[in-house]
Amino acid sequence: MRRIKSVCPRDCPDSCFLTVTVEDERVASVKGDGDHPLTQGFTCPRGASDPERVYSPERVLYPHARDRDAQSFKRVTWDEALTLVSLRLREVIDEQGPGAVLHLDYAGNTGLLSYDFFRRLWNAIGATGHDSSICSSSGHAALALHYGLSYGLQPEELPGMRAVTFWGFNPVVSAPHIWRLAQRAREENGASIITVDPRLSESARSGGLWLNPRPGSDVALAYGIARCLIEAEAVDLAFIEEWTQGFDAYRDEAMRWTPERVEELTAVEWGRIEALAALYAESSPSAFMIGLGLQKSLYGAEAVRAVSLIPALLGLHRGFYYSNSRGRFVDYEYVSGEKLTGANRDIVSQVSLGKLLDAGRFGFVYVNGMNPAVTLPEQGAVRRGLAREDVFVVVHDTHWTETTRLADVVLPAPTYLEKDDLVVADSHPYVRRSVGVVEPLGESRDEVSVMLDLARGLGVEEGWVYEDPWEALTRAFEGAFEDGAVGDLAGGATLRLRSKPRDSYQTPTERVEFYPESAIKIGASPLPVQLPLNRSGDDYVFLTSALPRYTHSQFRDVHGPIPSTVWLSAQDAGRLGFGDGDIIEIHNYYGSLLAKAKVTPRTPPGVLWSPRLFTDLRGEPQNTVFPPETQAIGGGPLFNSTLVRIGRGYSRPPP
Ligand SMILES: Nc1nc2c(c(=O)[nH]1)N[C@H]1C(S)=C(S)[C@@H](COP(=O)(O)OP(=O)(O)OC[C@H]3O[C@@H](n4cnc5c(=O)[nH]c(N)nc54)[C@H](O)[C@@H]3O)O[C@H]1N2
Ligand SMILES: Nc1nc2c(c(=O)[nH]1)N[C@H]1C(S)=C(S)[C@@H](COP(=O)(O)OP(=O)(O)OC[C@H]3O[C@@H](n4cnc5c(=O)[nH]c(N)nc54)[C@H](O)[C@@H]3O)O[C@H]1N2
Ligand code: SF4
Ligand SMILES: [Mo]
Repeated sequence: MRRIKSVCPRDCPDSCFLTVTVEDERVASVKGDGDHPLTQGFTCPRGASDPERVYSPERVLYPHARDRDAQSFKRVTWDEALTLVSLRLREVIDEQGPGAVLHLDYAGNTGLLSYDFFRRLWNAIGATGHDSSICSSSGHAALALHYGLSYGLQPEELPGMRAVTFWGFNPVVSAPHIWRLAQRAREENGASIITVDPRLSESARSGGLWLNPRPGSDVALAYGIARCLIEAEAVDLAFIEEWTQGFDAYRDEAMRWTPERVEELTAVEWGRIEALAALYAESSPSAFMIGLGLQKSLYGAEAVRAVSLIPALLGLHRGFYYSNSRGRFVDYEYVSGEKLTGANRDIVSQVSLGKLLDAGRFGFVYVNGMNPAVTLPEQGAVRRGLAREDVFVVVHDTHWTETTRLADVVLPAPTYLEKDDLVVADSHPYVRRSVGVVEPLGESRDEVSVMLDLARGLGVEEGWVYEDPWEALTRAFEGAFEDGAVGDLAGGATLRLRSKPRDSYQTPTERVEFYPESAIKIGASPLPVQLPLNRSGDDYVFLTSALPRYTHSQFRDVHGPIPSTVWLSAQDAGRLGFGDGDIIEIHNYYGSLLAKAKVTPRTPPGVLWSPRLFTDLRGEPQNTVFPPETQAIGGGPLFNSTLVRIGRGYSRPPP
């Protein structure tokens, strides 16, 4: 039996440090390390299920090519697969130009080699790329307006807080180690835990104070809190004077949010808002944990802006946490080749890719580490687009997915437990090598080796594509660590990344800008804006978020399908004549879904909630009903502001 230290590379804020047990050259268990300030000795259910995921019957173990006539895949050799891919790639580049090649990747493995370095090939040939807008970009853009870069406090500071607010953030499910640190603040420091979420989320249910504004009304709520702080003279005027810009305009706007207006929009009683503001006034320091769920809606970026300004009123330097990915000294653009290429590349919206795919914009699509045929909005268009006869689709994945099934060539990838990589967390600053603990299963081959073969096959001449990957990382991390260099990680050491100071603001005035003029340039208002809630009586806001055992579309092979249930309030169920367990149809312009109703007090009237990314009772992907439109700030998706109606009910599943 061997115990090997590694790091989880999933798209998850916690980026756990792991100890993996290997028995008879098989992964036997994955456990969280006790000596890491965030991991705290435990993994989530997904980490713990990794041995099953590694040996799942759904693993892609060999290259496959699709026989379009027989509508089936046949096993081929790597040579055959890569020759096929290179030939088609060359043909599309020659006939349609490199812009007709799309490289699409996302959250499967955030390792710098599996993800960033692999992009060098596509940067070198000038393929079309995407703007990575599906997850967090609107929040980053929102924070950039007021703070410059979007980094905030370190999660390991949480135990010292007197109040921790999770706003549109459900860490019990989505970041269990961050949640644990907040619990320590409560246990050790008597801190108050506050959750702001329209529904009684797992986090809201786990104790503390819960405020449930209407979805999309967070800007009004934040201004309400600001008004209370101003009226109670609880605003830190000395801090505002020294460190901020534009407060007068902001204060005037906050004072326009009368209790009546705030209550009308948010449906939260003014007394509760006053009480929360009073709590903030007497609880210092306090932390505002801004969720990614908050910003995945039409109102998202504006909400992040509004929430992020509350800690500045309280005199806290960046008293929020969103993601610390932008506060480091790592040269990601060097790793990905973005700054090395001379090619002029097109960058398209990841959120609205469906339209482009469907319209035949690309002749060649290469996907790795993503399952777009489940996770992107406007699934109808995405799936039609990927299935087009005139587009050649290559998918490199560890497992068979809805996307591999639409591919022309499927390439087997090793999981993170079968290859070495470097993972930089979005939250904490600690880095150690993510280590392959067993040999790659089957004929699976890692991203870097596939890239090199493709580059050679295509005759790519840029020398930097062939740079030794660890040397590239060494360069990209020059000066990035407090206590060493990439080479030091080889022996299993842990290093700490330097972080930009909390009292440094990269705005034009180098202050926290309450009223950023830079907003005008991007067509936004200098002050956060509460957009109108355009919901008519028959509309329901359809919220979706994660379950503990699944990462997006992953782990269905281990835990079975994601339950196709829709939660609705007893009031709505009663009005529409539905009972618990009835089959209901929800629909909008984009499509419809059939799912089992769960009548629950945990969602308010007018709001539906479902586990994210289920397949409905007819086999339709959930994201059929989500629109391809993007937010004005940051281009993010509109998942949590999507409206649906409830259609005909079925007392039993349709035939
Ligand atoms: N188990 C598990 N964990 C994960 C993931 C996973 O797939 N599974 N994915 C990871 C990834 S990539 C991400 S992006 C994060 C996301 O994790 P979080 O940042 O926690 O975001 P979400 O889970 O999308 O949404 C959080 C909460 O926002 C609420 N919400 C929705 N709309 C609004 C609104 O208008 N106002 C307010 N105040 N709240 C609202 C939802 O009800 C939900 O409870 O999770 C990461 N962690
Ligand atoms: N309805 C709804 N949809 C959403 C969201 C929502 O809130 N609601 N949230 C969105 C968000 S925040 C995100 S981040 C996206 C996530 O969207 P995706 O990135 O598509 O998420 P996954 O389903 O986890 O797909 C990752 C894929 O990578 C593969 N993989 C894992 N490890 C490796 C590896 O080492 N190498 C390779 N080549 N492949 C690997 C996995 O098998 C899996 O197929 O989904 C978005 N979709
Ligand atoms: S998915 Fe997140 S919480 Fe789970 S083991 Fe990986 S980093 Fe830790
Ligand atoms: Mo995400």
